[in-house]
Amino acid sequence: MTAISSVRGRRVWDSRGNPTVEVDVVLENGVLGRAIAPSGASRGTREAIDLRDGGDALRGKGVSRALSSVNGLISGTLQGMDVTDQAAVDRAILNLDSSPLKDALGGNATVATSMAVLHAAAAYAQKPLWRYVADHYGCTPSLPLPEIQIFGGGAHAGRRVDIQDFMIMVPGARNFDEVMEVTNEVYFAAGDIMASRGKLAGVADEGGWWPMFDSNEEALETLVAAIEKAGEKPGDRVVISLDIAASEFGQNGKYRLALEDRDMDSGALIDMLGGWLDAYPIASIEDPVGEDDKPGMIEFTRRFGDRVQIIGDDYLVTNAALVNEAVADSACNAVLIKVNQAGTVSESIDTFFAARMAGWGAVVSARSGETEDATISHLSTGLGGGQLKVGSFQRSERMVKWNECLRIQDELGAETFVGGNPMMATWWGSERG
Ligand code: 2PG
Ligand code: MG
Repeated sequence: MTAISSVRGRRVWDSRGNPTVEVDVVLENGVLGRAIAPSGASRGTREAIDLRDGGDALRGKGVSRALSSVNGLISGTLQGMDVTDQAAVDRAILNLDSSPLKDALGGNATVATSMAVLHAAAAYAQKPLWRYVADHYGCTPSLPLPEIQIFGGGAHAGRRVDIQDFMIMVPGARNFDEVMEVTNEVYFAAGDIMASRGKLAGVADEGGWWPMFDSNEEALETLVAAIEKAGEKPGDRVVISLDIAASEFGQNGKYRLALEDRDMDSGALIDMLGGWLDAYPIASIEDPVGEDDKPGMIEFTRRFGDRVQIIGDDYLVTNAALVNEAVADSACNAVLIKVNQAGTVSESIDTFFAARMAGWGAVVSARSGETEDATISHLSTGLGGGQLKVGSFQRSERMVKWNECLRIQDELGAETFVGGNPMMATWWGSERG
């Protein structure tokens, strides 16, 4: 056993310029593990609380209370514990805060600590983090299939369009490098088309273009045009992926598309999205209905679950119990894994395995507020068989995750790239493609 000798939190700043929590875990032999908490803008109501100070200073976003959790209770409890027993460390953190949303310690305090412990254990084992994760959890590592944003929307672009993420995936690529190349072409083609049509307002929170579209569907049409301008046949090597983030524009089965001045109930939203699935090469769709719309999610999955990946993000908040419940309900067929939604590494991994047991897809994901921390590139590779969503193809807090995968590729081998996901077979390489 190698004991944790100190746990220390400090305030650093994220990609939106907001304060966040960084934690250093130092072992007896001086080995260091470090991680930084990310922060979401479109947050599920059941995810771990991002503990902020409130008040006027720093727009209420100060993290001194979260830092007190790290430097007080958490530090005192973790000192002397075995760094290689991630489950015990995370249990000890949970024992300090029995509230379901971790509102006493703060999910930002717990996630940065938990991930820093994982880094320290890997450094102690003298393994790259992805290798340590694979060995520790008994997984076969492989490079993930990226999901990359081209336009931002919703809470990430001043709600200029209602739908949050317009993304591409390149399941037909032979390796991770090829995904990056194709993405570069599509991303800049999209920017050129938007600029020439007077639809480009800048760059949104996750590095995707900030659009000035007149309808949500205009985004889809422009994305198809960008894929074609990049020399690709939409639905062939490149497919579309959407995060509807429907909780952001609807509650209790009532939705409002502000851009189009349209009110709709759950059934009408599902019909509209079904029409998009027919008209565009969409292979994956996240949170198609609101987090509180269980009948809607069951209905959406019944109608479209055999032809498209349906990811629960706000709907499942990286919670294994909610995944198991959704499996029983036949709602969704994939889960988004955001470590800070759960609040600890162990709970996130439990959720990953709950999804895998059900034969579901799993997409490890960044948040809209990010940093230079690239832990998730290692997690998704180490757990294997997965997908990775980190935002767009611009801004270093995004590129650091893609670039880390390229470094991992050099160690692990390009042939381990996951590529086409069976859930995408309908569009990828099908008669529609
Ligand atoms: C999401 C994420 C990332 P946020 O909804 O999937 O796009 O956004 O971090 O704001 O919750
Ligand atoms: Mg989402």
